Amino acid sequence: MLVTPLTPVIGAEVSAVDLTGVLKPELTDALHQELMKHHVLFFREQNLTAQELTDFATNFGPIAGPHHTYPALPGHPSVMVLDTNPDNPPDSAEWHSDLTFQPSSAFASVLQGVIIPPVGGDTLWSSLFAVHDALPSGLRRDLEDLSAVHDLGSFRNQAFAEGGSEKVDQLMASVGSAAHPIIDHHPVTGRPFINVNETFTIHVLGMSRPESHRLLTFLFDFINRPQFHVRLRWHPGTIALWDNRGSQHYAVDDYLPHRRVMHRVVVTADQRQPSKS
Ligand SMILES: O=C(O)CCC(=O)C(=O)O
Repeated sequence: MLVTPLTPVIGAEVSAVDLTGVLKPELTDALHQELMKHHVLFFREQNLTAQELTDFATNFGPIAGPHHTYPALPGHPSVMVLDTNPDNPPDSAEWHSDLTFQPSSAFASVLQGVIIPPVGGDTLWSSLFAVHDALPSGLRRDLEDLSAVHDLGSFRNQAFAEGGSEKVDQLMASVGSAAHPIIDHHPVTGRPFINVNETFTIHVLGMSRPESHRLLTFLFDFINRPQFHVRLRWHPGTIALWDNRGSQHYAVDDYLPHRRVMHRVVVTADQRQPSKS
């Protein structure tokens, strides 16, 4: 297995590795270690079937069932389909970590490119560890005791389009919300990272709405600085595996009228994470 880092703070390309079948524990451990180091790993020319993609994700822990908004691939309830085109325009061009409205954010996500536009449709990831380390130390001290609420965020849009406020309220009730420390710590490495994202983080607890808005806007702008990012040009069969704890991603929506199809499987919990007790 060959691992080539792509920036000083995030992202590595992994080659000379076969991701099909049940992986040897040593290989899964090695991939997990590289993921802890680089936060997102890219694998070229994989072309996994839906079952192989599910099996690959399962090597790292239990996988999530169907998503509350996006459809699943028929016969594969854990493989979410992101099929964007002029009739279903892209909606992921905003920085987010997956499922942070849950008490425990999702561990990892696996995404495979299926149909890729001739140009455009890249995805970016940002290192929230690097963001933390670059913040002024005084501000870091102020953030130390603060938590923020994460909820449905932009998924309100689809819910409202389908059934107005009633549907938004229903989805809110079923999906819920969660409060996370703004400075969180990675459960495996212990490294501190900034845990707010512009899609799902809606309020800093203990602050007025305007104060909360100003602080979150500052942090969202900071996360958006290019020195914290890696950018992936997809090809059909490319796979990205990322750790949601300490990274965010942004899918650039610059390719219409072309179609873009991606398959995603989420690993809910990290089997290699030390238990809290
Ligand atoms: O389509 C992409 O590149 C990223 C999709 C996304 O935002 C997600 O899986 O959460």
